[in-house]
Amino acid sequence: MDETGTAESKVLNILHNIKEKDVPFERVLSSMCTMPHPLAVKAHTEFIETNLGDPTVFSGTKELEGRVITMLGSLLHAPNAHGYVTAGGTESNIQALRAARNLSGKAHPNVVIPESAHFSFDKAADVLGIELRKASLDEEFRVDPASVEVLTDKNTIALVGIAGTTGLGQIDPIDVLAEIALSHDLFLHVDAAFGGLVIPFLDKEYSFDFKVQGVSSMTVDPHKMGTSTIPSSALLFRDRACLDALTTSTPYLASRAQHTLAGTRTGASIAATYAVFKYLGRSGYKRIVTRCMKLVSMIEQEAAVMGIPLAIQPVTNVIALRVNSPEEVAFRLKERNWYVSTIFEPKALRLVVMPHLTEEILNTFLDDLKDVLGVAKC
Ligand code: 0PR
Repeated sequence: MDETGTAESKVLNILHNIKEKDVPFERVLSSMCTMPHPLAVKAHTEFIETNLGDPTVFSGTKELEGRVITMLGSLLHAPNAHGYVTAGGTESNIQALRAARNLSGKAHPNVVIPESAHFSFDKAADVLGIELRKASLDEEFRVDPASVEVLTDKNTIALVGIAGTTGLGQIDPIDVLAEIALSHDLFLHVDAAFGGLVIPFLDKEYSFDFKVQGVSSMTVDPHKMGTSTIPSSALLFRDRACLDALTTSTPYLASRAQHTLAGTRTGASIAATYAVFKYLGRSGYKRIVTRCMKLVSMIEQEAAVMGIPLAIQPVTNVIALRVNSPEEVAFRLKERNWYVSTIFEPKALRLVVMPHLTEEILNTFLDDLKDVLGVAKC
């Protein structure tokens, strides 16, 4: 820090110049986040000083958090869900497994997750002292229930299913996992960080949420397809006892207990999430998801014309193109200022079609992709 301050205009200028180094979203096809909705930004700014580490002081903001949880709960078929807004899918997944561990009382707990699970579960296992067992996938890259069953034993405390996998946007057979969970009296967590605000708005129906008896908890992230501001994820439990299993007493605060992992935590993104949910409603999200899925179809058609096979038929707004050397293709696209990601199993170029993308952007991208792949333009 300098000894004396700097003029506001100069500070803003520095910030502006530094931000130029970030990639604008128009060039990003690798992100599960997007430009926040303008109303979310307004609401975020309005609540910028709020701290839900002290809900007695910020009781209005606390009420908003309750409304967000109820809105998400009713969307996901548990209108009486218990939970709170976390800093992200990672925190939600850690806390879900922490609740399962605390409730189990087992000394050497293990959790069975799909091989396709996000790396936040590796962090959760490390933090919580839980053994992770990774179940194999079927040919459509959904978890194979037979593999889950084999890995389950007397020390298993929870199963995890993914609704909208990070790599392919695939949806695990949550209803089958729920049957296994119920038959062994196990906790079942559904990581719908990405899919939670996509799947309810698809034309095809999936059994993936609390409608399925046996689902104990869910992660769903408004800062991904919810177009809210970061940090905004929600952890939802069917039963109050799960939230209670996370309680820490806070003797010197006016509110005597916390179930959150964070202490000080912003209410700004909660206000943003409430605002965008209220403003868009289910029909607004249906429009967003339908538009993204149309763009996915457009890429799919172009891929067919180019003769590029897909890893799977897209289920959500993620599309993976099987090219020979994805890393090389991604590198050459980056030279043209396009940001895509690659996956290893299956080997593919992964495109996440988020709301910031348009037909025009994607057409330009596809032209560059054709060039990079040496495919003749038609
Ligand atoms: N669960 C699933 C299924 C996820 O896809 C992710 C993140 C998480 C949990 C963890 O969520 P947080 O990152 O909110 O803690 N998925 C994205 C990914 O790894 C995160 C991301 C978003 C990465 C935007 C890059 C980016 O530009 O791809």
